[in-house]
Amino acid sequence: MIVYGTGYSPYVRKVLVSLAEKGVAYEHRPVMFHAPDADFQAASPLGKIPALEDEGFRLADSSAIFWYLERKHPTPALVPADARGLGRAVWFDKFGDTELFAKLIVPFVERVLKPNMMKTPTDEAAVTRALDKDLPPLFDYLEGEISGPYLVGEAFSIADIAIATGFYNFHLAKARIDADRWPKLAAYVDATLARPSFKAAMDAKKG
Ligand SMILES: N[C@@H](CCC(=O)N[C@@H](CS)C(=O)NCC(=O)O)C(=O)O
Repeated sequence: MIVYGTGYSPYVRKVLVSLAEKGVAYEHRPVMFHAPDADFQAASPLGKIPALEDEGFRLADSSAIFWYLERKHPTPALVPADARGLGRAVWFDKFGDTELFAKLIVPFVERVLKPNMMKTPTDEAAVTRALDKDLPPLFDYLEGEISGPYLVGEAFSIADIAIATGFYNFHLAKARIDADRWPKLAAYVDATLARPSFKAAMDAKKG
């Protein structure tokens, strides 16, 4: 099984964490999005990362890949078995991939990606807007959803993977969750990123 995509990508990290939690061996090819790599392009019709190739089967999109892996390697389950838990896990996956990602990634794009990889200047005003205006309501929401070690039910799930993954990039950009204002979220993110699966995925090759 081959996973395409740089370890910098929160979406790639979702796949790497899922594989680690399930104990599935894989080869990691840390390409950037739109990389001129024929095998990667065959697996990713839009050139986005991650993409997967498994014995000739190709698939793009972190959530599609996640569900493929969940069906192929069902143990340990990374989705709750009950209807409400499943619904909430799908919701958090979607929320993490869309609304949260869009704002959480801003400090990383501005402070890491632009100056180091794109060779363009940082827009610190965009970072301030994300930290002071856009992210607080999302953090308030998550703070209200956390009542134990896991977001949904009594076990680690795709909900935790999808919500925590972008915080690694947030931290790389020297941004922090204010633990006085959002104590549950700050502790939850630290504990989730400390899992061995996340540690391995955060150490994954970046390029
Ligand atoms: N919905 C996709 C999003 C993947 C995505 O947007 N990845 C980014 C890198 S973090 C990318 O490839 N961006 C290039 C582009 O949007 O063209 C998924 O969950 O895999």
